[in-house]
Amino acid sequence: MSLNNKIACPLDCYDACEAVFENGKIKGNKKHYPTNGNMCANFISCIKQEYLKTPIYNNVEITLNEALNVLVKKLKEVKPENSLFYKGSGNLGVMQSSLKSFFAKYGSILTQGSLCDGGGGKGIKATRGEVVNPPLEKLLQADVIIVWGRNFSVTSSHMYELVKNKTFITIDPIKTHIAKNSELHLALNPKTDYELALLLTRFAYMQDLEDEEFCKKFETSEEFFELAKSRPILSYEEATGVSLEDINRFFEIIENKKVALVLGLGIQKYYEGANITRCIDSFAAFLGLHNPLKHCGVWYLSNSKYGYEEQFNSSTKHQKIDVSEVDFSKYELVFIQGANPVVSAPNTKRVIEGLKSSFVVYLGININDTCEYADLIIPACSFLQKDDVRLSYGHEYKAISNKVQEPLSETISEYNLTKYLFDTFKFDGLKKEKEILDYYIKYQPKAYEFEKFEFIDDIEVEHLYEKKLKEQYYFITAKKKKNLNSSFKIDNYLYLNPQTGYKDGDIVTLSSKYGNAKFEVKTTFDVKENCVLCYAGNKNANYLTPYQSDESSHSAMYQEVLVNIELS
Ligand SMILES: Nc1nc2c(c(=O)[nH]1)N[C@H]1C(S)=C(S)[C@@H](COP(=O)(O)OP(=O)(O)OC[C@H]3O[C@@H](n4cnc5c(=O)[nH]c(N)nc54)[C@H](O)[C@@H]3O)O[C@H]1N2
Ligand SMILES: Nc1nc2c(c(=O)[nH]1)N[C@H]1C(S)=C(S)[C@@H](COP(=O)(O)OP(=O)(O)OC[C@H]3O[C@@H](n4cnc5c(=O)[nH]c(N)nc54)[C@H](O)[C@@H]3O)O[C@H]1N2
Ligand code: SF4
Ligand SMILES: [Mo]
Repeated sequence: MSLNNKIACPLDCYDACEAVFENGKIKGNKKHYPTNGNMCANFISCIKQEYLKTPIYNNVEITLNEALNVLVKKLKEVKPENSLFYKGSGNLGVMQSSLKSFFAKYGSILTQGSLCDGGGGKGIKATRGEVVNPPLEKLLQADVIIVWGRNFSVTSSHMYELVKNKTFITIDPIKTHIAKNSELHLALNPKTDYELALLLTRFAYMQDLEDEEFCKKFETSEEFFELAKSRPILSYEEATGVSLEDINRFFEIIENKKVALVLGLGIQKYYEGANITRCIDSFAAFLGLHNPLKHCGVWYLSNSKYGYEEQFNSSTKHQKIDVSEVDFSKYELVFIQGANPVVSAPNTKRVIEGLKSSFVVYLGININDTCEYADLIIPACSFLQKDDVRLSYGHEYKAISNKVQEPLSETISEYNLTKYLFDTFKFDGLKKEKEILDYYIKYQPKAYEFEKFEFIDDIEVEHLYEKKLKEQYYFITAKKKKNLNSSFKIDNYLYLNPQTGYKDGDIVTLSSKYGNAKFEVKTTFDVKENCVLCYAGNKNANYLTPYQSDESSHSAMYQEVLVNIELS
């Protein structure tokens, strides 16, 4: 066991906090800058949750050795191309990627794209080459932070804590905590963000706020400005639901101020998510937000592995399948690691039917909803029982996680399972655990400075507001404070504005063209009248969502859907 007592929060979250383990107690590490000694409710729930101790096969407890034998036998029986490897983001340590290298070599079908940030990432890559955030100190230098489609104080509470006294502008259909604490809240209609970005660009031009130096350097801004001019201002106002008065207020607030723009998933949960994001990034560039001499940059979910060399070889000869479109029924063997597709993947009904008709192996730390359909459950040991490194998609600080407890006898770490399978199948090419960990601990990638910026010059978006019938609602699904995706304190309510006429406690059926489900209503003025809100982890939310991929990033688009409500 390690003498070093640092551990990292393994959860899928921007902050990547570090803690220290002392005399059986865990405290936030004061020396880890973004953590600053604080721990959140989700990390505490993660420590306290009930961990799996024994493998289960056909609902009967067995030993780890027996479980590994069942797995190996099955892997030898099936044709590799009839098997699927499906990895979620339950633990974001770098060592979690080891198993994929085995399944790639074995010949399983792998997934591509994302259930999370794929569209936005693709859009930012198209404008600036890489999805990398500026250094955290730049955010601290900002006078005004524009929070656009991100629930900043909830989903990255430690980053928020560092800047909470600044002036905020929030752009979000929901009146989030940060919206309530903002100087200005633009409660736009869902999926009208690119139109808002174009409207803001026109106003920026009229007020002479264009960063001419930046735009000249990259030469492509003129077509972007032409795009912004292509529609009458009033039609933008109507589409977005944002008044011109509020647009003027926006520019009053940022005038002569250093501005940072913090983007989140909300802007890109749609078919054209990549281009919508690219449009917002182009507006930011027009205003000079990317120019470090004037402003403080644009943040998103960055590529946390930018600058590092991949330590596991997961190249495959097979065509990958979009994670948003996976049809589990197509495979004889499905191996699921650190994911809960029954709740988190699009279209729950299709997921469950698919899982029922294949042999499912689940590797995880506890019993989740997906385990009900698993034939074999293998317990992974807890994050306290394995060495790892957490890189952050929010900022540039990494967190180290040392093994501070011995693993339970019938559990196994992801790396040790990978090694066991490499050895059993006589594969070579897996690096030693220590070598990989040392690499991630010691290597410091250079900060990213982009050399190109390509403004978007054309965009076509199918507007949800054009398809929406009067009696239909936009479907919003976002994160909540005390649960982390499908783990911990789950909230299964459907949130509606009281002006809809529905009351607390009403039981309603929500239906979309993909499916339907029942919900209990809770009313709140925080939700716009034309929207409904279900939090991530809501067990019924994904009965409504599309299992198709977005336009260009092979990724899910949870909000590309309209719903009807009926009182049950
Ligand atoms: N407490 C907690 N923290 C988390 C997580 C968690 O489950 N719980 N999950 C983690 C994960 S996996 C991720 S990916 C991140 C994501 O964190 P965020 O990037 O903050 O993403 P979301 O909470 O999904 O959505 C952000 C906001 O977008 C708004 N939104 C929805 N539709 C639109 C729209 O059309 N336009 C605009 N402008 N806004 C819109 C929503 O109302 C919401 O407030 O958070 C991480 N952190
Ligand atoms: N309706 C709706 N659906 C969504 C979203 C939404 O906002 N709304 N958000 C989407 C987003 S952003 C994301 S990232 C995805 C997340 O979707 P998934 O990646 O499926 O994440 P979870 O549902 O949290 O399931 C993760 C599982 O990993 C397990 N786990 C935790 N630690 C470990 C470990 O050390 N080893 C192993 N092997 N397993 C571990 C946990 O017990 C948990 O059951 O969901 C997406 N789905
Ligand atoms: S804020 Fe995020 S990274 Fe930090 S302890 Fe909480 S869940 Fe973990
Ligand atoms: Mo995510």
